[in-house]
Amino acid sequence: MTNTLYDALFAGHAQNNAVFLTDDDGNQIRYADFVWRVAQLAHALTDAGVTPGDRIVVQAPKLTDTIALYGAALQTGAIYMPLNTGYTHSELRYFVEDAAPTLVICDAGNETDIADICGRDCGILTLAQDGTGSLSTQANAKPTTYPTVSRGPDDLAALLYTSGTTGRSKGAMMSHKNLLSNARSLTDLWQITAQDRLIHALPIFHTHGLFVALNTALLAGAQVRFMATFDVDTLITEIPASTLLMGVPTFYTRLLDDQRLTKELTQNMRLFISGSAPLLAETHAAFDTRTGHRILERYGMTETNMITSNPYVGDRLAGTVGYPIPGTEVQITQDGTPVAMGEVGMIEVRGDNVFQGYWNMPDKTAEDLRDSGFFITGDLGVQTADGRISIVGRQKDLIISGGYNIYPKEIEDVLNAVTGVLESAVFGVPHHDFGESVIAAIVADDQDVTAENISGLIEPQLARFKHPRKYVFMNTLPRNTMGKVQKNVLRQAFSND
Ligand code: MLC
Ligand code: AMP
Repeated sequence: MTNTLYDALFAGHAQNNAVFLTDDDGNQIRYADFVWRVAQLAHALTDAGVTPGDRIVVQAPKLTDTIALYGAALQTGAIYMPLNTGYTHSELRYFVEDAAPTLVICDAGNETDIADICGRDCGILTLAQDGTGSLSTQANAKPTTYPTVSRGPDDLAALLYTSGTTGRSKGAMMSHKNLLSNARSLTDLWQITAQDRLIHALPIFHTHGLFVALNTALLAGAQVRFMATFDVDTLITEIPASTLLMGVPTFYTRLLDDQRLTKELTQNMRLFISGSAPLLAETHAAFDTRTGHRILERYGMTETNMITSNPYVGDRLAGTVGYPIPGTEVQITQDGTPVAMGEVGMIEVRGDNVFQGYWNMPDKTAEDLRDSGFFITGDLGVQTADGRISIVGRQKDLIISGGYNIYPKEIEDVLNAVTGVLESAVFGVPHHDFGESVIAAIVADDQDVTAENISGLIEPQLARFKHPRKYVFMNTLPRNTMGKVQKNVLRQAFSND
């Protein structure tokens, strides 16, 4: 039986006695033991009724068992669907109803919420922060081998929800081939090997922490120092014994804010990688000056995995995201037609890394994914004659805060539903720590509509990271002659707040 992604990432380690992962308590798990654990969990999933093609929703803490669940989902031929642990009940309801999973794995504290959402339509197993719960009780007694279900390159491996400009999140369908091709390209490009020790401080419910970091580590047989949350003190302690860090720009600005970050501290590090949000040229330069390391910036998206990367050998230029990664084609277009070299246009991407479409959304898929195979990213870029790409803006109305995407439309829909709010405009302003931070401009017809009232009302509806950090009350919103709200005017007016 072959199973494209499981075979490449997990099966090959069945006899590998090297350490795979070390957690915050110093517990280590060897690769071979990890593969056993994956098999035990695969049995637990099967016993819970999971069959090939079923969706398994995982909203669980960052634990070894959570990654093992990803392997177990693949081994059973199911589709892994991770969710941000910060989502509220109403956000969860949307995802669960849309994806119609067979099984949800969640923290025991959320069990009642999930049961309320899916009733008898799905099973629930729990996985608590300390690793206990019905999932491990079920799995612990199971055999350590599992008859791997056959899956081919075009079968779905994962469903990752990503917010959208329409306010509705979309499930990006990722096939085995999409994930494996990208993991192979990145592992080669960044020269990741079994000698590497990766500091993993990202969440594992997004492309960056799950696929970019873990798929490449698993493919190479690298060691992983698995941090439950990002924390500068731990990072500073771990850097001397490690070789690789993947992070969002906030990781690097926070490291730079700490005087313990020096050349000596980082002398064993081989590579610092940044992505998910723009890395400021000044951060790039300051990091180089302080440590002698030039951060390698790459660019990607949930729907496409990684698209471009600065070179491992060669110039890692600040303010550029490098070249299309091998196997990936990029074109810059205006109205669908490629522009001349050096002109700004829409970044479009094609290759084995590009997703299969949006779950249950054929119209949206047809809008964003051309018949030619090119996916329209919504990012604006420019390419030099030697192929190097820089991102110069976004056509989509999106705020990226600390690497999390926040779509203003989603927040505005919630704000506009508050009694007394006539209209709202949500926009991002520069922020030292998060890159951008969220402000909401509100037009209200009621004196009782205050920032406190609004934030209390939106609390049960939106995950905390999406909450506006500031509300400004206006008599009218600035609009252009077409009646469109001028968010650039708002951004300018409130940039120093
Ligand atoms: C946390 N908070 C945020 C936030 N992170 N607010 C806005 N933006 C963020 N990114 C809020 C919390 O809700 C909380 O608010 C308060 O900050 C403290 O929470 P915390 O958990 O202690 O925060 P912290 O540990 O400091 O987290 C910061 C961070 C984290 C940068 C470590 O945001 C993070 O891990 N970001 C990475 C996101 C990521 O993986 N993106 C990749 C997407 S994939 P309150 O109000 O409750 O006090 C992708 C494709 C690609 O984009 O190319 O990779
Ligand atoms: P997501 O939808 O969460 O996968 O986020 C993808 C978006 O993050 C992209 O469309 C870009 O707008 C942004 N992004 C990712 N990497 C970079 C980068 N290196 N520089 C600028 N923007 C980036």
